[in-house]
Amino acid sequence: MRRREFLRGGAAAAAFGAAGLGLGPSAFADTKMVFKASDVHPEGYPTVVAVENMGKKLEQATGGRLSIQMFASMQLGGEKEAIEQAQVGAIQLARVSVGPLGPVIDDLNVFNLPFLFRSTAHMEKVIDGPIGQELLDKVTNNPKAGLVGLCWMDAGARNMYDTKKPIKSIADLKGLKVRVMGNPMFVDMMNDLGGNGIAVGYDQVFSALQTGVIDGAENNPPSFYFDNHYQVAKYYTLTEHLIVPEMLVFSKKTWTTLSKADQDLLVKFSREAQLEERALWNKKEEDAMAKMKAAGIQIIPIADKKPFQDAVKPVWDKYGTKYADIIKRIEAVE
Ligand code: GTR
Repeated sequence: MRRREFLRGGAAAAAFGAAGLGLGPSAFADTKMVFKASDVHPEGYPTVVAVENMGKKLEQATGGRLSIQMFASMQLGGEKEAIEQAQVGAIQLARVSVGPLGPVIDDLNVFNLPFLFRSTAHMEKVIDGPIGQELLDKVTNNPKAGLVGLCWMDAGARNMYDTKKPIKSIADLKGLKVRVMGNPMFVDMMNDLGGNGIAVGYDQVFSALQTGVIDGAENNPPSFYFDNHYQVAKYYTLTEHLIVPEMLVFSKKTWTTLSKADQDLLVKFSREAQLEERALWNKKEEDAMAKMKAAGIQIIPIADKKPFQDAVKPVWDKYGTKYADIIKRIEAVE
């Protein structure tokens, strides 16, 4: 289904007719509901599979009363659109990066500081522990966001890639037009690294690379490979400058119409999805690296990341000071 038809069709309005009448949860506790889910990635991608499997569990647990319909591969647009659609209740589930969620819920921007985590293992420890839960709660309790933070998902570390030349040191970034996610922190980050940061929706990246509107972008190996960017960008440099986790959020508009028992089911199965996605992720990352090598992508290691870390200090000065306390706690996680 095309995006416009989907929105015009008012599918969600039909599924949740009772909500519009102002009836409480009990009035339609038996109503069949199909939760619409959006993901920018294709079928088979870890985040997509984990949410689809969550839907199967929901269906089973409720005798088919609750289910999830997945719209993968950006059928409903990029992540900004997914967030907005969840906010208004046109969809129920949006699996998005914390990158574009930061401008909606500022507390999350701490995770968008470059080189915050020591490793992906460090990030996983943090999202699995009390800090992870606190930030999910910050989403849910944010009065303006209109979202419920259900669970985290892994997305590994992000690396630079481009169509022009191998980036072997920070000097090679000079003058390159590099796409970043829609968040001013990343534009600043890229500019501080010497490139020209351009915020572009994920749905535009492939064609922007192809047409030369941008020279490069930055992402983890599965996104680079399975979203086909490798077909146009042949150089992939292991900068690991961002380790940004992702979140599965639910529309608060719909959430408040659900019974407590249904909400609890969603929470339970989403936590299981968090762990399932991680196992799938680890395999997918290995698979992507192997496929990139086989496709002849030049993979460039960076032995000394210090010049990159030093260069992004202005991002920390500009955005990081208000997170001083939580940063200390994150750093203390072993
Ligand atoms: C991917 C991530 C997506 C999206 C994309 C991007 O790694 O899984 O959610 O944020 O990056 O760069 O926009």
